[in-house]
Amino acid sequence: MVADGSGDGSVDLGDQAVQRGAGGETHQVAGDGVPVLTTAQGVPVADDQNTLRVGARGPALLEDAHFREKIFHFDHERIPERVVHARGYGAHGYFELYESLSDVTRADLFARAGERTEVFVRFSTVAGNKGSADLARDVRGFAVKFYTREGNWDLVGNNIPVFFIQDAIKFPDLIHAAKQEPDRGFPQAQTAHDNFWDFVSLSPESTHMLMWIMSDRTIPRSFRFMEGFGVHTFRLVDAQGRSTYVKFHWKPKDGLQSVVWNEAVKLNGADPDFHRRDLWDAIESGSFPEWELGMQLFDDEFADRFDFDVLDPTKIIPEELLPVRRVGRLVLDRVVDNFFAETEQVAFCTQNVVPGIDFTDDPLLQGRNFSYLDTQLKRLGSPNFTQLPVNAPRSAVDNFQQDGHMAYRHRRGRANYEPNSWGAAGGPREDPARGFTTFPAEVAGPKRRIRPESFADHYSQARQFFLSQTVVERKHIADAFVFELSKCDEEPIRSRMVAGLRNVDEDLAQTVADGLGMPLPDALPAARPTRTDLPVSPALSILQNGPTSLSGRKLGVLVSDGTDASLASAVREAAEAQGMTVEIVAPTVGGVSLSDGGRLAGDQKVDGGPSVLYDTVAVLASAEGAALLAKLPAARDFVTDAYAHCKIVGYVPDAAALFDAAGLTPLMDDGFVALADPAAVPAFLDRASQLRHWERQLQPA
Ligand code: HDD
Repeated sequence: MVADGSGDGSVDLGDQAVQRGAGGETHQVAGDGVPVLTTAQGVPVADDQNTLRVGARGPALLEDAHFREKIFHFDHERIPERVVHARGYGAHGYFELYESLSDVTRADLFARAGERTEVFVRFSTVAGNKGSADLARDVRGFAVKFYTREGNWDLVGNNIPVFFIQDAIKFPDLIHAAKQEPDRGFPQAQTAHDNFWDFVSLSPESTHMLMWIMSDRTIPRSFRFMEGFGVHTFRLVDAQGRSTYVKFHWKPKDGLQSVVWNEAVKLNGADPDFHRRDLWDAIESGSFPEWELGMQLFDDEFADRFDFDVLDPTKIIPEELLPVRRVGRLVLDRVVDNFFAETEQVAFCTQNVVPGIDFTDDPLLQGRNFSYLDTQLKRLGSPNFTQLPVNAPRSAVDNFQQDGHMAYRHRRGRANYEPNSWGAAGGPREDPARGFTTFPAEVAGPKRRIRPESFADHYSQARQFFLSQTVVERKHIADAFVFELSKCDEEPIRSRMVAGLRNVDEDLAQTVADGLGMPLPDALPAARPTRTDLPVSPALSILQNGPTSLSGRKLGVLVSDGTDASLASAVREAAEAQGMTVEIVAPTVGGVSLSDGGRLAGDQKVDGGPSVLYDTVAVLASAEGAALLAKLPAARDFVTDAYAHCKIVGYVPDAAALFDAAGLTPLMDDGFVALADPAAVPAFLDRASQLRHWERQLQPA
């Protein structure tokens, strides 16, 4: 290792210097200051363009150590992708506590108001492979690693508060059924196929989750606008050893928002990286995504009187019944330096809890606690994955674990066991006062493979969820069932699924049966009758918990030569003042000439900037420009899609030729806002803050 003797990060070694980079890494530097390419052994490389060969035309020589090392390393670049949640995107940030929670937990990260704990968060889809598209209809993973002063706590949740199955032993079946079918290797990243619907229609316990995944929760506008949930009931334990049950929630600061299905389908083509790009752009522009951590806290007495078993992961506790206490905020403020090193190699384990947080007997959680550690060994190849920077605790690690592949951290000295009699030199000792202790829950009973009776109601909360949605959201759920089941070739599967829906809601079952063009089958026998007395829960609806401002949203402005300069700048300034990002969509990316002779650069060529990329659009073309845009299919799609996706459209009357060509002129409704001059901009943005003009979907076909 070369010592840093200069004070400016460089060391002179004759005509070769060594410099330290931003990440602390060292470079050999040539006379011109450019880092020198080296082999993995640190040997400077003279020629990286040609293999060593005999004469000018070969043959190549085995002696070429640089070539062999380079190709060898390349051949081993890939590691197994995650068996589920393969496609994901991560970022760094912090959690800041609002108030001390020492009344309910001794967890150090919840002890002091205002204190920040470093975090790494990875969002993901579940079923698709690593290279699949972001807008697949799928559950989103929401995994948070808290690097606390007493070790790492991993809260490995989803954007949906319930799960498909009640017992971890069914997880391989669920995932096999959801992912591509084994003989043909497709379909990828979607549940719209026979195997999935076969399995879930035979597993009534999945019905509640099916309602969630057929809702727009599974096509979020971005990670920033979705909720997260710990799903299971966990325990908090205070300094006196008292236990409080807890369900964890993440509430996005800017409200909930999803896209519509047709938009998702098009987004997957227009930008398969839509969600990861959104997260990257938001953080890089300083608009840091933020969520509040919420807790539903309750005791045994509440658990006993609650309608359902709190250990059943297919059930929620409605927020209206047990309010969510907001205890702190999560802010993501730093993108990764390297996708592989951090996002790929981060290893979450549900078993990672810290003193003051503990498990319950939820059988799904108990099974997960085995699976995650096991899978990390397979994926990362060594029990030393905990030593990778993204996984390493920020608190000191001191134990007698040693060796193994890629061991990097090691103890000094002779003692590698305990108890030992080497005194202070003998290494770490247990600390009964500070150490993690399991809550001493009483358990008794015969060993049996059995589902509890208290897990037997599979339909009541599914119905409650459905009835808690707005009319538009119910329509989306029915449409999603029809779409997915239409992709099932086997009629008995479609029929069994609709038979199950009759236990949720008769109207829903009838609508789906009509959409599939089939008679309504008899209802599936149910282990428990569906309860019809559960009150609706507005907290379950996306549209009733939407944004209260335009912050974080995107405006796409379609322009042409001759666009009114003062209007274009008024729209941009006003939108940016409200926290929106503005992109200019132009016939060429080189931009357009404005009415005042100035240039306006394009962010997107209209073919690559369809309106699905934006929350709201404005068409500011000149009359002549609109006539030219009217001839471009991509420009016509820009406005017809914006209309079909119920977006608010700002427009200048001069752009009439484009709307005419797109067939929209007779359809221009309250969702179209005229921008005759800059004075109209505030009214446009005010309307845009409602994001969608849903009435378009409610008109009879
Ligand atoms: Fe899981 C990954 C969330 C049930 C087994 N799971 C994984 C990830 C998330 C979840 C967010 C991605 C972590 C990352 O970004 O690296 N999983 C859940 C939730 C569940 C759930 C919220 C139900 C409440 N999972 C579940 C069960 C099992 C697993 C029942 C097995 C018995 N999950 C895994 C796994 C994965 C995983 C195989 C694959 C990659 C990984 O762990 O690191 O172990």
